[in-house]
Amino acid sequence: MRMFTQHLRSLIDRMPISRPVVLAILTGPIVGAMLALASARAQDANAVITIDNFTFAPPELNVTVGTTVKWVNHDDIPHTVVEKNTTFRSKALDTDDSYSFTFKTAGTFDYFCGLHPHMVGKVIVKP
Ligand SMILES: [Cu+2]
Repeated sequence: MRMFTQHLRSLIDRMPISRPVVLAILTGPIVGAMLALASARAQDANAVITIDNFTFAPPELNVTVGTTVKWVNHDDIPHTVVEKNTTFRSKALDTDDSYSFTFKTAGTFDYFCGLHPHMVGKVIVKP
C-alpha cells in the first residue's frame, strides 16, 4: 500500500492539473466504496439458524437488538419455530422454507418445534 501511495504521489506530481483535484478524483470512488462497505456492515444484522436432522443449529445464538434471524428447514419433513411465550411462531416450514423474525428487544428467547417439542433452541439478544 505504501509503495502504491508513493507511486500515486509521483504520478500526481507529474500531472498538469492541481493536486487537490487529482486527489478528489482518485479518492472519490475509494471513499464511496468505504461508505458502501460501512453501510453494508450496519445492515449486516442478520443470522441464520438451520434445521437439520431434527436439530436447530446453532442451538444457542447470540445476537444484538435489531438482528433478523432466519430459520431454514433443510429436513424432508416440516418443522415449526415457536417461542416459549409465543413472541414469535412460524407456520409449518416445508423443505427449504424459511421463517424470519427481527428481535426488537433484548432478552433470552427459548423456542421449540411445535411438531416435535423435543427440538429446542435459544436466541440470546443483547442490547
Ligand atoms: Cu420439527
